[in-house]
Amino acid sequence: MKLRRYEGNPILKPKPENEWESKNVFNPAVIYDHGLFHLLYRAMGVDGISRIGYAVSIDGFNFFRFDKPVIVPKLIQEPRGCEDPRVVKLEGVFFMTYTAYSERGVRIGLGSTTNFIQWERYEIEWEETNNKDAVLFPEKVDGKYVLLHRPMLGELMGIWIAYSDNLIEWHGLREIMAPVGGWEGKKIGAGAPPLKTEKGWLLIYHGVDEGGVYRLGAAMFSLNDPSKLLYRYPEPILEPEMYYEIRGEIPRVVFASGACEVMNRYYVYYGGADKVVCVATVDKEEMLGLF
Ligand code: BMA
Repeated sequence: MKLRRYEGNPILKPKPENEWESKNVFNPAVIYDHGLFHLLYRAMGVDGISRIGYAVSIDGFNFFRFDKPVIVPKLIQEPRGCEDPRVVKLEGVFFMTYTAYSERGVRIGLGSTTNFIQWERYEIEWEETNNKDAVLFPEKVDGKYVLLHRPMLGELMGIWIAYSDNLIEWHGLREIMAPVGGWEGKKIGAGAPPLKTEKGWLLIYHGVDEGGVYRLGAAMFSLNDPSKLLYRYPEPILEPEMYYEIRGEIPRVVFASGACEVMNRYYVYYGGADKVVCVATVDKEEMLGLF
């Protein structure tokens, strides 16, 4: 099974007239809420700093863009950029995890909003180690908030879990899914926040091979124990093939960071070659047929 690309891809390109998003727009988060697709995307200007932009759509393909970034570096851990947003609706509030970048490395950033334009920011407590690809589960499991992340500890580059009572302090950190070779042999990381299905938590993630090619994979985790990997589909569900995935800022990259379910169809939003925003879809039934 492969995701089907929208024939009008890319759906967002860099906008030369807005300096902050004039170089690259990529790696988007999505939330479908009250009939609208809300997209939060990573944008890079000529200064090389990532900020987060906002766009909204009624059909998931044609987006209206807001002219100013909605998140710009503000906290001590992010002067070099706010990257790779992922958004969930959790207890009625939208929470964003993102990669906070400074001279000390990368850390997990957290923000919240009820309107997508005005964001509150939090300093989450985490060990002094590089960490990225954080996604929150869209609901508490067994009374705890749950998050997937990817600490960068030497050669270990798998997907880890963490639990929390307050979204600020996290515990129970451990690896739950490791790279296994081939297309996902070098490292893997969570892509979109997990989607709840009747078969478990569906995770769309990325795998990187020894040549640095980024592909998308799909895995299923237990609903009542999200640390338990039930099944991992062995083949990539999307790989760089189109010109906008092969040529860009970083060649041969498809990097999904948002997915939503609308009318029994999954819409997967991804960055093409760290340059443009794209979307691909699949019927829910076909996707769940993999597991
Ligand atoms: C990762 C992140 C992503 C990027 C990917 C491919 O480490 O920086 O934002 O899309 O590399 O370059």
